[in-house]
Amino acid sequence: MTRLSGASVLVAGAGTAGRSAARHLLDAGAEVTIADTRFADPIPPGDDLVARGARLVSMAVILDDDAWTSSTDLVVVSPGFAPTNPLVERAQQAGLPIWGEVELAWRLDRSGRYGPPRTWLVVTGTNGKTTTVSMLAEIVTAAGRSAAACGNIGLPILDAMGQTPRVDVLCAELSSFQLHWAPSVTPDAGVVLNVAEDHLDWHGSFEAYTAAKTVALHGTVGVVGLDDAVAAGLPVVGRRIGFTQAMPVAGQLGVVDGDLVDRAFDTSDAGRRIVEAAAIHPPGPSGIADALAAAALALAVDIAPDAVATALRGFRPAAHRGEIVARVDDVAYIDDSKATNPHAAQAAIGGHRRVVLVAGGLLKGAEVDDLVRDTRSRLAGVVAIGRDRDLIVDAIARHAPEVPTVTVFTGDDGRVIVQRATTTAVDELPAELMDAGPGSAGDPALAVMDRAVALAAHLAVVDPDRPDAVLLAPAAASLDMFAGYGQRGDAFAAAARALPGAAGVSG
Ligand code: UMA
Repeated sequence: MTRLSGASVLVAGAGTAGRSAARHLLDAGAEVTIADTRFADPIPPGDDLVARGARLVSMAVILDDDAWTSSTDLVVVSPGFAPTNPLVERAQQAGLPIWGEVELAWRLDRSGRYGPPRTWLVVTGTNGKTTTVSMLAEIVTAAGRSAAACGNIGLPILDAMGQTPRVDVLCAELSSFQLHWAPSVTPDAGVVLNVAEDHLDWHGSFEAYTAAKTVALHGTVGVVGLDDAVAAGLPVVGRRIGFTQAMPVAGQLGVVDGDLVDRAFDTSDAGRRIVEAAAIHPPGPSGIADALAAAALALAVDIAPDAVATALRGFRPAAHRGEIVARVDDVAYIDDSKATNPHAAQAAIGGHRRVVLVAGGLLKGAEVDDLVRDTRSRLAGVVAIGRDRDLIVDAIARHAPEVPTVTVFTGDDGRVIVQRATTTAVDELPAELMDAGPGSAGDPALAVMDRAVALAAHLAVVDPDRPDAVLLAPAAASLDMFAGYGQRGDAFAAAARALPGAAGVSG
């Protein structure tokens, strides 16, 4: 089924992706019904999609009666809809085609409806996607071509395709959810940065999660992160390029004597030096990996190496992704609130010689044993907050009992409580940091963060091996205490900037 004009399409989910899909389907002349569990019957009037002719129905109505399956030609699902979703299962039983919004974007782009097909550069991986895709869009722009960072980063691809002036290069961050529902996509170049356990509840297994990510490698050039055992072993359909933090061999990008070097697209023996590693932000291995991946994708579509160098030198990470928010003496206070799973937190810690870590929140079933075991030599202290703080403490007790660790939380009366979780060095913490007491502005989450940062600052000062950073890399989601990772990062930044002797840092 390719003809959308006059087709009856059920859009599952009325979030960012579903609403974007519905708008473009209406533009293409389809009859659109949108179903969402959030809709209650009767649907309140006034929705702009209704004004444009779409029908909104509650999920309960759809699930109550299968009659819709015989009058529907296509189901377009939002990324949040897992294969086990009852609506998806019904559509499958009825033999209906099921496309994600990215599959729809791909097909519309190839159909010529939005002019000549665009260049698709796809970035996926468990961590680093947003930074890589942001670097990539800046590189393409520096080369004088029109680019948009889109997809999971927040701007739906369809909306990027609809922009005026025209966007020629789609720098698409795609999640495993989006790739699962977009099996036809064959990008001009795609990368799988790394693969660690995440979203297993959605996919059902690590194998299914990994398989979804390989769609990024189905195009002309497939780039894989060689320093990640799973990504390195993935099958590539077209030309295979690898990137590594080590010395590259032919067919790879890597690092030689402090420079990022291309031995994939430049075939000379020494390869081509692109840019000095010290100029890359965020500093450290994860930033360098993201820069190598972005460079590989850009070079794959003939972007000039000079543009790669210029853009990477000027790039600064977005808020909450390894941003230095304050400094006290030699210690940087770094907001990596976006590190919402253990793998991301591990990558963040790996970028530093020694840190005091502020972590915790909702672990979503993830284990932190590997994180603690693999980073213990870098940990000068841990301050654990949030609902699952004790799971972090337990892992430290098992694998790194020498690391000074405290927990911070609020009691039933709203007062801030600090508990020693290990005996080491924590015994010397001053009374004013250990005593129960109210925090800032009566907001318990802010009070906890203020105290957590104050404790981390103290642990940083007393550690004999002077850490270079106090790092918020929670390894967990934020919704137990905050409205989102952004608000959590802002709370950390505000607390850090309020420390005695702090110098604020921006950009
Ligand atoms: N809904 C249902 N039933 C379901 C699931 C969802 O009715 O079983 C409804 C919800 O009530 C809600 C809507 O569907 O109204 C939400 O749809 P959605 O969860 O697919 O989210 P969108 O708002 O459409 O945003 C999606 C991505 N969300 C997810 O993948 C969960 C956004 O990524 C993305 O920016 C956006 O499309 C544009 O492409 C967010 C995300 O959290 C940032 N991504 C995950 C991550 O980064 O880890 C993968």
